[in-house]
Amino acid sequence: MCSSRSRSTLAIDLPGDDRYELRIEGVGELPSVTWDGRPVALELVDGVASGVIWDQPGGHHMTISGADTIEAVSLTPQALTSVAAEMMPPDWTLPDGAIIHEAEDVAEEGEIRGEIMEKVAASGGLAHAVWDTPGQWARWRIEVPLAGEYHLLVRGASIYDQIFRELRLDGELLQVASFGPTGGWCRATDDWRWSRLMAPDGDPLTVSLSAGEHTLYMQQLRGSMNLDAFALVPAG
Ligand SMILES: [Ca+2]
Repeated sequence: MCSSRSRSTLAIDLPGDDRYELRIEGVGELPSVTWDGRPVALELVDGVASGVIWDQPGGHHMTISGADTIEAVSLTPQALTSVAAEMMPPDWTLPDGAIIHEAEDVAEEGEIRGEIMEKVAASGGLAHAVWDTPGQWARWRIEVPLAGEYHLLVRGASIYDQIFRELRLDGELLQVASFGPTGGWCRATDDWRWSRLMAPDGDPLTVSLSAGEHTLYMQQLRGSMNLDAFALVPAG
């Protein structure tokens, strides 16, 4: 048996800004996929390679290479509207009673992993960086000592203004959040900023947590951002 290695480029017109489930069916091994030239993280299960794409409406191109056979390619919109997180002022500090969890204290990651690196002004001296690939994900286990209502904040740094993250709490979709640029990567300057997750109605997003361990999941949909820490701040 010999197989010819194919490489195909597809022109795709996206109808809206959304999370799209990419499925490439009938492949024997994991193909290599780029979206507008950027690599897409894929997982292969039972001959189906799947991943996620998040992008703006309009024309894009996807290249699939390294698959000997392909039966079907589909992109299915998930109808997920993003909510912009609110960036706090540079001098904002965590209030009393806040629970902090270091991003470098990560429990689980997918095939494409971030890197734990020393960064300027990072809490604990370390950050979880290299979030460059759509589909990249990580999970953290956060200990909550007291049951209650909390606001969730993310301390991040990036130069990009198109940063989208799917967030799940205890396995349930919390929201797709977007984050803005903080001015740098904390290589030589303190570029960290806290961003507070918001609800679609314009109030801070409130999560109700029991005492004990909870899991927070983040998936990169678009745009790299270094992570320093997460915070749960008692609401009200
Ligand atoms: Ca940290």
